[in-house]
Amino acid sequence: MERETSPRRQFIKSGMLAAASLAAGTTLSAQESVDPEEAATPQAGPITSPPVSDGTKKSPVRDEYDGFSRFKPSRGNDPDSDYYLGKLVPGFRTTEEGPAPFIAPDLEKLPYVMKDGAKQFELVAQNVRREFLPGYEMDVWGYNGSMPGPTIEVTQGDRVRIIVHNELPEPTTVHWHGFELPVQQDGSMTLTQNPIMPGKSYVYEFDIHEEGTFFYHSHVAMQEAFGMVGWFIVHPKKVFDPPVDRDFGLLFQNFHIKANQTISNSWSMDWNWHTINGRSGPFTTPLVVKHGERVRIRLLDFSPMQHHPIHLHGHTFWLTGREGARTPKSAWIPRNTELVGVAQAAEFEFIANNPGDWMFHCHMVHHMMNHMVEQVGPRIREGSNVDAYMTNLDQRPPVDMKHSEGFATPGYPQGMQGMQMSEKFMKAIWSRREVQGMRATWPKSVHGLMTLLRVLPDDLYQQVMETDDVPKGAIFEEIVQRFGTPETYQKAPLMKMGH
Ligand SMILES: [Cu+2]
Repeated sequence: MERETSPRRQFIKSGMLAAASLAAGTTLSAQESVDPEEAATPQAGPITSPPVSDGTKKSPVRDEYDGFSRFKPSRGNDPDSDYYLGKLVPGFRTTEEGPAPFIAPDLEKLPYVMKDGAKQFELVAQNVRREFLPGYEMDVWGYNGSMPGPTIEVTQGDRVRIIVHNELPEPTTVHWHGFELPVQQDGSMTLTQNPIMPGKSYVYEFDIHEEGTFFYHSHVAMQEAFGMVGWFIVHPKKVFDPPVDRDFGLLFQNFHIKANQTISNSWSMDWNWHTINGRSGPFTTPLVVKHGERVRIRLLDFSPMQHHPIHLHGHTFWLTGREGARTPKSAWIPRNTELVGVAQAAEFEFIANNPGDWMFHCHMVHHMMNHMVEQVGPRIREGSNVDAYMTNLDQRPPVDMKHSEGFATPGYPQGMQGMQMSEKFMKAIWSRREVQGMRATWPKSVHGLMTLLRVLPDDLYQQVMETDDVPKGAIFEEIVQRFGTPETYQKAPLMKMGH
């Protein structure tokens, strides 16, 4: 069915021009900067002829490659083609512009000073309060006031010096996970160095000769379970080809924190709180990208015990690397779900060719919830009504094992108690610009190890990221208008507070 009628095409084009003029008057980050003329070249909607290089501009990018379109869901024709499912389709950013900056939503970057030929960082190991969800502040451990710690981002060939201060009440060391460095710098407590005692500092210094997705973490197991980890990203000297427009990092962790506690039980074999970059869904910040961009997502599982099958909706992604190094292109694998094990990193790349709001999440059902507790009596959830539990006491056990009448077993399937979505909670959830214009009910379905990928045409991207007060549902409905079937669209009911 051909939905891209001529008027629609015109609408998209004028929308893009409006977006471009808006962009021209706004300060943008280096990654998002576009000159108006370029923004008006086809980054959204169908085009009939590819842009032609005049030799003075940056290398043009096409939208069609061997049957794969960067602007609409499509199956490439030939699995052996370089462009099958967007495999080697480049982003809009050229390699000459250098690597796209690494962005780990909800986390800061660790600043450095150049000193004696090295990038010098300072890491402070300390206890940290982290708001997993609005109103749910947990006492965890991390670095520099953050859990996970701030991101270290360098370039292959750099020399780094990292001064670690220990403000914890017990000894620590820091391990630079994945680096091939001199053994004295490895941070393995008692094996390669003495513990950094409370109140003391220690200096690590080494050359970085490799590139890739790395991380640092305490080398005390129970401190790891308390959250002591951070990204250590090394951009390659030679920018990866094909270049990406976006480079995101998502760090997955689990904790076991009882309903009446704020401190994790690091001995636990079970885990009921799940965070991405230190926040639980729906408080995780969505990844917002422009339609047609090439996106990389680096994912690290730093859960104590749990592996995560990671699933992206609406797109087929390529597994382009694991924690060891970038995989040769011939071995890249197309995936919908990828299992990422404890202490493993994985790199996903794809063309954002399908506009909409898409889930990106661990597929383990118990990881798609928050603060799960068994409802064992009236004491667990403050203020919750336990009448149903009390009246049900004499009915279980035993249960009728015959399960007639449509499996009418009391209490099954085991219902999830909803989050207490108070007005304050909902205000905090909606406070991020990245969620503007989504359906009013979206927070109900995003729990635990879940975040969102929003793929937006240029003008809608500008509305979300550069303007305020976009009405709930407006962006989603516009995407349905342009790319979906508006005649069957059901508006979301307005969320009732208190759920
Ligand atoms: Cu999981």
